[in-house]
Amino acid sequence: MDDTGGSDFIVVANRLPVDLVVGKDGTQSWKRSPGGLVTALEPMLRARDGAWVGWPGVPDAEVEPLERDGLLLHPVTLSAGEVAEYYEGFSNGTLWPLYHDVVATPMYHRHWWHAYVRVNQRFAEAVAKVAAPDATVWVQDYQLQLVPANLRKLRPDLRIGFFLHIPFPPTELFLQLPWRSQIVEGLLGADLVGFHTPGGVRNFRWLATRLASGRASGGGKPGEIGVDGRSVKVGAFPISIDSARLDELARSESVRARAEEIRHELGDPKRIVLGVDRLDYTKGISARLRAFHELLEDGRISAEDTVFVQLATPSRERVEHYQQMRDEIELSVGRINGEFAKVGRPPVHYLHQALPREELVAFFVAADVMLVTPLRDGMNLVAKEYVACRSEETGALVLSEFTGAAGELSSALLINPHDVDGMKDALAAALSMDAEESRRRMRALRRQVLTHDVDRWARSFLDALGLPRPGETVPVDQDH
Ligand code: GDG
Repeated sequence: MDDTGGSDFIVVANRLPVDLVVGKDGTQSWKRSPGGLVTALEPMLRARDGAWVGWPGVPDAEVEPLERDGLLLHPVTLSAGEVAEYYEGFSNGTLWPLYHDVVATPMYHRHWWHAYVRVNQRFAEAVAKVAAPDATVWVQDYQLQLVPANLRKLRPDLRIGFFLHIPFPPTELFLQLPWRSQIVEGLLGADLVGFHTPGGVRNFRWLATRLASGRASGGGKPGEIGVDGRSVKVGAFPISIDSARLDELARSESVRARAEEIRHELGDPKRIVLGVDRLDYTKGISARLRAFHELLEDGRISAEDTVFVQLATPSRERVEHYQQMRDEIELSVGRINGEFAKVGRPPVHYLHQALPREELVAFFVAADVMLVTPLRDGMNLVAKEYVACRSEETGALVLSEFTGAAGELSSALLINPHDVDGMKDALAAALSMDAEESRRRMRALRRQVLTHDVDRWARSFLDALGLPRPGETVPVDQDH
């Protein structure tokens, strides 16, 4: 914090790192929402007396700024209508499916767009109010793509970074969006725009030079776009996890014991196959259930010795596509169990619940095969988490080539989730993989995940943005 009372480093995200909980009697309390992003950024925010601007997760909540664990939190109020139109509507009914290769049909509604414009402006105003002169601001994700340009108009002194956590789509698909130019112009308000993969960078560069009213050119330095005499850096920064902490947790006595107990509770099968996802149509859960079902039907695996555990965290339950998909998945689970279960021994264990972190880690430790089969995914942290939990270099990861993670985890069994036969073969190969091959692959995967953690991700982004590290005065200039 500087002597004007403003913060020098501010993170802006749709959600605050804590959720507001309103009791039946109207009393307010806060619950920590343990996302990877908070864990990654907390040390940097603390070292700089940083602030976080975001929605507290409850509609119509007027809450004063608060301090939590040395972090200043600035709540942005959203009305119930705005939650429906800006968040569930434009963010999750338009942008989410459009950016994930239209695996569900995006809906284009003008009133949703208007709410998105209004809410993005409110976020920009909230940041402009609390930022110290020349502060650094890091805007997160697809809900806030207009914030960089809005903020630059209000506060040209700020250094602004933007990171997109989901894929940036192929150009032909992005062009469907009626408000494509406004979105691109919004992002070009940043000094640095980051994506998970080089593919996202390419798509954005192409679109920026064509859509930004002829003001943007890609002819300057590689990795930069010229706009109105400014240069906007564009780069790939593959996000990761807190690998060391997870490795340590997975080695702990209590987690090891719980993993053994889980195997026993599942009936001591020879093989445990695991899927862990937010219940989302991009994650390819139906495709993997189909592959498992057909392997049972073909007699290539038996329900006696192989169980499949699908942990599906409830997500976006008010959005229509999600309700339909949940019904389809639950129907498939019921069918498979109906055909192949014995009493007390279902081949598929399906939990539509959020589990405590330690319990989730115990499942990673217990699983012989991890199935990560999204139709499209920006990165997919679950794949990296499984690898970080396999300290004994056992187990096999089956990974969709349409995840950002596939670019780094090339020693996984890579699959195309649209190719059911290919997925069946990969799952069968994973289930019968010999110890030597499994060790060779897992060792390579672990080398990558343990050396490229979330801290390294955040530092490389902030270095490229030119934010001095704590104790440093000269900005580091680094091209991406
Ligand atoms: C978006 C992008 C990108 C899941 N179930 C439970 C639980 N989880 C945790 C996982 C993991 C996280 O949630 C999910 O992260 P993913 O990366 O797999 O997927 P998205 O939620 O879609 O995230 C994605 C990410 O942003 C970061 O940029 O990788 O591509 O779509 O950490 O472990 N955690 C607990 N209980 C559960 O039941 N505690």
